[in-house]
Amino acid sequence: MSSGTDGGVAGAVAERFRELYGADPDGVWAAPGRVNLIGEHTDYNDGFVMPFALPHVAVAAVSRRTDGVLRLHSADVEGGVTERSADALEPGSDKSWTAYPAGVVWALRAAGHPVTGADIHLSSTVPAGAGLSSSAALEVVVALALNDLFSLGLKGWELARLCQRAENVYVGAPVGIMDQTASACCTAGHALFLDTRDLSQKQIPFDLAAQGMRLLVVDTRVKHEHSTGEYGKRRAGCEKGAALLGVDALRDIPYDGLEAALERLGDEAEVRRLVRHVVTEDERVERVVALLESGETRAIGPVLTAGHASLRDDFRVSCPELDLVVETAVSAGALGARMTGGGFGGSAVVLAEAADVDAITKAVEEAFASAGLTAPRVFEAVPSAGARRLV
Ligand code: GAF
Repeated sequence: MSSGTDGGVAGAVAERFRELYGADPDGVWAAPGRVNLIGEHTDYNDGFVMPFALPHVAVAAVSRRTDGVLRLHSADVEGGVTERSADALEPGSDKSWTAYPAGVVWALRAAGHPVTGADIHLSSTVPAGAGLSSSAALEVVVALALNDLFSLGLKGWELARLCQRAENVYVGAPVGIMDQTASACCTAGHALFLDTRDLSQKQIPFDLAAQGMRLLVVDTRVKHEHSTGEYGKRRAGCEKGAALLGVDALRDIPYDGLEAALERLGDEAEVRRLVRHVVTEDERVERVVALLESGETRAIGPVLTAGHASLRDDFRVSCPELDLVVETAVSAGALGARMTGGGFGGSAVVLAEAADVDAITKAVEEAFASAGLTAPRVFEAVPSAGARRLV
């Protein structure tokens, strides 16, 4: 799908829908991918996160059906229309891209919502496999469309919870709630300060251009194997830490009680590292919010870079390519840099003065070339709108 105005994009996706299904869609919806500014691997510990929406979106043209049939098609995947019976959707049964939209239909129906079938055509500009939440965008755009077409009246955060359930149970990935909430609830010009315990939210103005700065996304174009298994292991390790410390979630450990908590974990070296990351990361999110609210935007740079060190050394979810981006960008004058998303490949974010962007980009590209790596994809991220109806 080419980028363009919302109306132009909606028209192109609706046209393809007509070719596939022989009638106009009932509507067209969009939901964005995200980057996370700070707050990584905290969302399944009831902690804090701070994502913002990208201009890249998954777009869905959808019509309601009443005969229990679900038809799915994607412009981004080879193959024709897939047809399912909504009644027959079963968790774990689908290993292809269709598990994301079908999982949303399953989750809505399992929660008692009367979704009686749909024709869906999807097209996305969110880079896949880059840690920018292309899957969450697919889930949220389908959930929003069905919410409207079946008059379900669900709020953004409720749709996010259902999409997370689709991914946890139907797809089988043990993800937290950040990506779906970011896609459903972010607003243009803001980062979303989200408490993942109760999903309370605060939109924090984040207009870097007005302050002479930029945020770059550097997609390393690598995705290391076993990332899903390693994610699950980190999550299980955090849950073990909470159980050993007698708290519901690592969120409940006070910042000034961290040292005492680590001592109590004794020789559980791995759990200690995980706990230290999560507790210090929650604190970093709150520090970034305070700095942004007091207008000290440049001062968040070192906090981002400290977050990367914690993910690399304590949580151990970085990789050589992400470390190379961060080290090179900071040496070339970036205010701060860190990996973003789950890790083991994917993307990093770099905060920089506008005047330094070209030099930093060049330094990162040269470092990748000298290391014999595929050229990274670098683009500027502007905080954009969350999920919405286009037509
Ligand atoms: C992935 C997950 F989907 C999120 O829920 C979150 O845990 C993130 O990794 C790490 O912060 O994007």
